[in-house]
Formats: sequence, C-alpha cells, structure tokens
Amino acid sequence: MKDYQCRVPEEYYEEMTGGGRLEEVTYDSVIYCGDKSPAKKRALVYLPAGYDDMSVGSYKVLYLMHGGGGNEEEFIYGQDRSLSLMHIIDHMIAGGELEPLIIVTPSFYYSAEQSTTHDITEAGMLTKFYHNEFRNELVPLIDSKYRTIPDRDHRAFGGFSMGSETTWETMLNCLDLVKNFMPLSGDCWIVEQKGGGTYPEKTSRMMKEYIADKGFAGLSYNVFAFTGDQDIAFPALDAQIKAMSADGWNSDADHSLRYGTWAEGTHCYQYIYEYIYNILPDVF
Ligand code: FER
Repeated sequence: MKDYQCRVPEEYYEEMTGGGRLEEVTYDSVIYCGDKSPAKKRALVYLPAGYDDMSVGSYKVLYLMHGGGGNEEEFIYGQDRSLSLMHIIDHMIAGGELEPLIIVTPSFYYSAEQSTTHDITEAGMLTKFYHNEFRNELVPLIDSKYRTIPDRDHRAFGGFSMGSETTWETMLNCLDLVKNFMPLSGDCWIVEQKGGGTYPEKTSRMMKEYIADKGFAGLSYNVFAFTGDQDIAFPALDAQIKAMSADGWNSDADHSLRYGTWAEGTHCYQYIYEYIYNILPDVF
C-alpha cells in the first residue's frame, strides 16, 4: 500500500512555463450566518494548462477552503504569496501525476471587502453555515461559467484547519452534491469546538445521524483525511478518525475513509502542500 510520504520535488515550487492560470469570480450571496443581508463574495479559480483549447472537454472541480483568519487567496498564493500550490499542481499535471482539474478557492468569511480578525468561535459559526453559499451560489456559478463535469463524482471539497471543519460540514450538508472530501488538519465541530477530540464517538454518531436525517444515508463517499503528528489539530482529528473507523465509516469502496499522518508535520501550509501532493491524485 502507498504510504503517502513522498516529498514535493524541489523544482515543483518553481514557476512552470506553460502552466495554468488564475481568474477570479465575484458573486452575490447573503450572510447565512446572521441576518441574511447581502454579501459580495469572491473566489479564485485555477484553470489548468490546455483549458482554453475547447476540444479538451470538461473538468473535475476541487474546492479548497482556507483556515481561520485566512481569505480566498491564501490557499493558492500561500501565506508568503509565492503561488506554491499553483506551481505544484502545474508540475503534477505536466508530469502526468494528476489529471487536469479546476480548483476553486472561496472564503467562509462574510464578504470579500471585509478584513477578518480571527476569532475561533466566530470562525466555527461561519464554517457551519458555509454550505449554504456553496450550494446556492458558488457551485451554480462555477458550473455555469466553466466547463466542469457537473456531478458529485467529479467534485471534491477540501480544506485546512477551519477549512477542514468546513469540509466536514459540507459533507454533512451537501453529500448529494459532492462525493470526495479532503479534510486536512481539522476535526468536525458538530458536537462542539474541537469536539472530534473531546467527544469522538459522539461526533461519529451525530455525523451519521445528520447524514441519515438529510436523506443522504445511501450515498457513496470518498474521504481522505491527513495531518501531521506535531499538528495542533492532530489529537482531535486522530481521535475522530479512529472513532469513525470503529463506527464503520470505512466499509467498502463506495464508503471509504482513508487517513494518513506525516512525521513532524505542523499546522501550516508548507505541510498541507506535501499532503495535497501525495493524496490529491487519489481523492477523486
Ligand atoms: C483543530 C485545531 C485547531 C481545528 C481547528 C483549529 C477544525 C484551528 C485553529 C485556529 O484557527 O486558530 O482541531 O479543527
């Protein structure tokens, strides 16, 4: 079995000639986590090399959510604005390690104009509500504006830290829209803040009940979680995944929960990129 411990090759961090390009989309949404007042939202869209060649066809879409205090640019640009993730993805596609795909990086914060102060309780509320915008505004916009394959098998949602919490909430609420999930370094807060760690069995049970209540019980899923053993989210995510595994979440090819850890990985994008390099080819 693959152990998903390969390092991103050094040269993958360098810009590649003939790589993909970035666009941005802006759209009207509302403050779902509040008074439903209007909100202007923004997302970056990575289009792979060859996208402009109309004969190539349609693409899978990966949605990636940033962590607490971040914004829609953070995942792709990196905190140092070096565009590392875009370069890595370009190289992976060029090397045949990854099928071309579209990547969309939205934000769970209120609006594109508002600067964010990182309050973890507030972030926890926003991540819980984000799925509304995903379903009502973002997915319809992306599927109408770009040549996507608009079905659940060809959509994935992943995120880092509070974006991982968003990933779990998206799974619970939008399993009809998305089959594939990549929660990285963050547990599910359905019970309480960091409840995947404090109440792992209850978290697993409540997630199952929630999915059943939504009428999603029979749907297939493919979850690939990853974190580092020195990550502040390790205790919570590790406990949650172990409880989910014991609870039958990884039962067959159509109900798959995979999990990996990285020695000495801490809570930062540098390691998140290593995880994505290793697991993304197997996420769809
Ligand atoms: C976690 C540990 C930390 C987690 C999120 C965080 C969603 C976020 C910390 C921060 O944003 O400061 O298990 O899971």
